[in-house]
Order: sequence, then structure tokens, then C-alpha cells
Amino acid sequence: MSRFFRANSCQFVAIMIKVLSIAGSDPSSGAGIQVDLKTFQALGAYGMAVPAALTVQNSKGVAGVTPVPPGVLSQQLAALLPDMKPDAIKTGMLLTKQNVNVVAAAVKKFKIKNLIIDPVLRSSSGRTLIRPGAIGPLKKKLFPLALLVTPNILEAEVLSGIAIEREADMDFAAGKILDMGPLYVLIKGGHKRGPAVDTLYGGKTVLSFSTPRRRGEFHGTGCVLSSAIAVFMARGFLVEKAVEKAKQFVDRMLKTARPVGKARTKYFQF
Ligand code: PXL
Repeated sequence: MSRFFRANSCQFVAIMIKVLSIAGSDPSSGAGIQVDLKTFQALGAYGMAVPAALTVQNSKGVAGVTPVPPGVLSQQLAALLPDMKPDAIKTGMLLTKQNVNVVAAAVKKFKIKNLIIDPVLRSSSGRTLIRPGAIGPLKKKLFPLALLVTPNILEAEVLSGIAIEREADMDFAAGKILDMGPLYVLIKGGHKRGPAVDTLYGGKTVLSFSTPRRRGEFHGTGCVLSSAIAVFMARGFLVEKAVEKAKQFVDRMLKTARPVGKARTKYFQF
């Protein structure tokens, strides 16, 4: 959505909100930079995308991953950021330690305030989307620059080193992740049974967001959620409100998702 301000008594100027995704490419376009761009577009932002990794995949799963060379990633960001500074950046699959470091250096250099990190570790089909050596730098170099990190339960377990079985475990894991430096952490409980409850830690309170569980296997839910949050953050909403609005958007999209390829996995229909 464009924001308008009065330039003079009879003229309105549209301010286009710009949002950037730095993530993996998914040619099936249900996840990664492709679905991030669709989300930005659907929510009225000017979307930009810098690939950090390429995947080989279709609706049946991920067959291969390869990083974008760190020098190329760095050049893309160095060309883009001084020219078209985004109001928010969302990161997804970064794959390697080198690419995590390149992103952290760029975020610092260009003083990006609204950084949302989706700490992608694995595809729903079980393929590893991060190299083991990149998890340390992700936590140490990138998390301290983040406004919000959005792990699912499994990612929260790996990042915090805590097995999450009950609510107290989740609180403990969230505390550990917050200690790494982000201002907020949203732990997504969507992969469990019962309603899809996501819990936001940080600020002064703990907030839970619950939406009905939708039937089926979905592709790209985490990508769409973090991208939608990035748009709402860029538009000036507080984190709590941005998460609430993004979660509502995802729930709406889940209702109309359907299979596109030969597998039963459902893709969002924009
Ligand atoms: O949904 C996680 C994810 C993120 N980014 C890319 C992916 C996937 C899952 O397949 O391919 C590029």
C-alpha cells in the first residue's frame, strides 16, 4: 500500500514502501525469493530480491542447493542498497557462513533497522538448507542486528539447544535466542497439532497468536509470514501489530492454497 502525504495544498505524493528479500531461489516459486516478491506485491510494497542461494526443486521436494558466490552476493548488495535503500529487509535461506557474513556486513554498513530473519534450516521435505558451519555465524553475527527472528519449533530447538516439549521449554528457548541479540523472537508452533499458535517474546510481554489449523501440507508458509511481517514493519507498525496482521494474511492465503504440481503440497494463490 502506498502512503500518501500532502506535498502542497493540491498535490499528493505517493511514498512507495520498499522491502528486500535476501534468500534462496525456489523455481517452483512457492517459497524463497519468488514467493517473498509475490507477498510484497500482494501487500502493496515495492518488492526487491537478492538471491543468496539457488535450489533445484519442484512440488515433490528439493533436489539440490548451491550458494551464490559470496563476492557476487556482496556486489549485488553494494549496488542495490545505496541506491534503493529498503524500509525493511527479510532474510531466508542463506546457506553458507560466507553469505551470512556478507549479509551481516551489508546490514551494518547501510544501517538497516527493520531486519527480520527467518532462520531457515530445512525444507518441509527434510532437505538441509543451511550448512552446519553457517549456524554459528547466523547466531553470532546476524541475530544481534535483527529486530525479529522467526524460527519454527524445530529451528528454535536447534538454535537454542533446548528440546521443546512443553510451554516452559519454549519460554526457555526463546530466552536463549533473545540473549543472542534480536529484540523479538516469534516461535511458530504451526507444525504441531491443534490450532496454529505462534508466540512472540520480547518487548515487555509474551503474546500468543492463534489461527485455525488448515488441512493439508503447505509450501512456503514461513517465507510468506516473514515477508508479510517485513512489509508491515516497513509501513511503521509495531512488531506486535505487524505479526498480528501478517498472521491474518497467512491464514487468508492458507484457505485458498491448492496443489500446483504433481505432489499434494499446497501452494499459495496470489
Ligand atoms: O520453506 C523454507 C524454504 C525457504 N527458502 C527456500 C526454500 C524453502 C523450502 O523448500 O526452497 C528457497
